Amino acid sequence: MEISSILQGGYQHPLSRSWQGQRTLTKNMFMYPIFITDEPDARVEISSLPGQCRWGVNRLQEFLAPLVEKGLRSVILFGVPLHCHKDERGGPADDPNGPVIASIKLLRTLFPDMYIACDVCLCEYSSHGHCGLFASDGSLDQGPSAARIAEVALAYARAGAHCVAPSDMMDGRIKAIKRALIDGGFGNRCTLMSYSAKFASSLYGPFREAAGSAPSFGDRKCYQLPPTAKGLARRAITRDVNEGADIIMVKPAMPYLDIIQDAKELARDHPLACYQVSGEYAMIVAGARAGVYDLKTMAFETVESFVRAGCTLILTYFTPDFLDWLEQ
Ligand code: PB1
Repeated sequence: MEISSILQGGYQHPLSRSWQGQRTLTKNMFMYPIFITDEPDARVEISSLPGQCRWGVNRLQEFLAPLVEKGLRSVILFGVPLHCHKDERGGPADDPNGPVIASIKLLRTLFPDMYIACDVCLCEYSSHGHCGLFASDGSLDQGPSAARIAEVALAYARAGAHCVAPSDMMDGRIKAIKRALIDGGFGNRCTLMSYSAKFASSLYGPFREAAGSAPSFGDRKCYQLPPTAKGLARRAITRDVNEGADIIMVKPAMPYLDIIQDAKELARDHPLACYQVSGEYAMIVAGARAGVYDLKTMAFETVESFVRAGCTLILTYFTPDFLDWLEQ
């Protein structure tokens, strides 16, 4: 037997197996997406997202305190306004009395060490359910869209968010937000995490049901990337790095591991995030319930594949589970 043929000696023991990974999973690599509704005392289970709820501001302490005890370090807030007047500009997005801004202020007080990120988009707040603004001819209006997203991002930064994360995919929004943060005195106080390579995926259904954010007409194919578009994804990542993004994200995660690897190559000096989206989470839970695999084993296998591809930050609805499953 050739000497070079023998590999098993390098991983025959659990400890030497643990040395084979480039990076070991730790709790601080997980960011928990949470849904905040404008019914203050609500705790409403989301049927399409097993184990996840829409929470009112008055229930956030009861919801998050046990998770903080277990090592939760960061959340990303998604507003789910059920009683607001949605308009063409997504007016309620930066309502100072809205659920997101109220939650930022409360969480800063309740959990001073928690890193609070906010998703920035208009789809949950706009009458048309799209992520940008439209021109009179029905096409997306790039300049006003980027400006409106920047306005909302600055409002969240002013409320105390540590990070703003625009999931809208409007062209030029990263530059617009960075400019607004700098001019507003938050350039060195608020992280800009860009959903740089975000695809028009079929895996967002459970989220849209949870957030009531499905488009009222058409789809998002003219602003979210085509799933086949490796070149566009690479160009979007490079663009956002040049426009001042502090963190680059790829979304969804599992079907786009090659894009995560590209992002690591193109933005090697940036932290790299990925979002295991609602449909991925629901699919993994459904497979376990169907007896296809053990849930914990599969959850680890998916998340470890994101790390193998180059991720340092993982947005996943499995975050509470990993707080139980990981030692540190
Ligand atoms: O978990 C998920 O499915 C996330 C969905 C995601 C939130 N950032 C977007 C999906 C979509 O509706 O296109 C929301 C877009 N602003």
